[in-house]
Amino acid sequence: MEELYKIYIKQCIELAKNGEGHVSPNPLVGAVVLDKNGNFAGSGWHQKYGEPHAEPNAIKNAEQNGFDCKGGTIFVSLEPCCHYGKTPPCADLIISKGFKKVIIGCTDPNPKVAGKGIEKLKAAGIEVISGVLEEECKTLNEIFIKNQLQKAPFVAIKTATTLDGKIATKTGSSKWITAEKARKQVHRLRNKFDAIITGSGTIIADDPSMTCRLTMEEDGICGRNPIRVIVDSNAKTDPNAKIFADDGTKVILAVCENIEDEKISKYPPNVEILKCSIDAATGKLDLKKLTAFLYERGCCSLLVEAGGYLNGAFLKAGLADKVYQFIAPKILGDDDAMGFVRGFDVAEISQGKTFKIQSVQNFDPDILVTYS
Ligand code: AOF
Ligand code: ZN
Repeated sequence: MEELYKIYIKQCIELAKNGEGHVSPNPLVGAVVLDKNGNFAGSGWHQKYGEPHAEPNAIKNAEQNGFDCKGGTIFVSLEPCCHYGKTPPCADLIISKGFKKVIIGCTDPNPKVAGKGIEKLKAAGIEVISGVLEEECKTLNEIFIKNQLQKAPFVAIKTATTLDGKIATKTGSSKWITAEKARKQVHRLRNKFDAIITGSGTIIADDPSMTCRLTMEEDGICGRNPIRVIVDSNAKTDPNAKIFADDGTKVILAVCENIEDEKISKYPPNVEILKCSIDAATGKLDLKKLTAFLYERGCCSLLVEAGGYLNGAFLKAGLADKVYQFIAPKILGDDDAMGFVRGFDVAEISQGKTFKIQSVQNFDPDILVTYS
């Protein structure tokens, strides 16, 4: 029986991922309905922020398929809500439909729910089993969980390195380290995150557009561009850089607060200039304040796609929750080639930042190692 629960919760996780790029600041949630005889009746996911949750969508789908939910089971990757937000409580709907059993992946960290959804279902006489594939369900919503518990954005560093950890040669040549499949996956990541953070050095070296170029025809999903943020203390970035192209997505240039006005007047009107304070400890732009500001502006998740120094600064500030490292089977083996983390000077192995390997995926001929 337990194996069967895992199969359906796994299905809920996969359904939930269809909401990537559309549900922030809400969690990704999927649900599957079985009728009273254990037949698959329907499924659904939370598709868009402000719209119905996974459970009503799955129940509607089951009913459209001609099934009755009475006496049935509903699987859901996150605890059903019990509060009125933009939509009514899912727990009430589950009770009113006469479900006998609810199988849950993990509890909802939102203090308005946090176990109260489960209590409500149990109080109505429904059998509730929680914690099926709990770790996978928590990973699915690592962004939402960090946001709810710490009121801060989830920050991930993405990098593409050679197998000796380099992102460019000593001359700055970096195109291309990884191949087509890995680079496509970067676009999928961009679709998942609310904002991308990069540095002026990366813009000057590579002139990237940092957009999400996925199409329905080729990739099965229509990508959307995240907000782009450039950390550029002294406003060195060329105003004609591709990243400033006005494609309707916000571009923020984060500069130091003492910047002279003439240095920032050269940027096009679609670029928002954000004056940031300087961190007394590092003498550099205060990344903690920048990320806190972006969170207030609705950026729940930030993907850092930058060079070694900015990556190092995020790590040093203790801001990186995760690292996506695409590794190409190439060696540069050059003392002056640039590493993906710089300025994170430690003398002892014990002082190094340690991560846990979360997954290793193949994007032939490269791999993606995810650390958290
Ligand atoms: C569920 N199923 O599919 C989701 C849930 O403003 P609302 O009504 O959309 O509520 C948002 C909150 O509901 C969100 O913070 C989280 O606690 C929960 N999300 N709950 O039962 C779902 N997306
Ligand atoms: Zn709900």
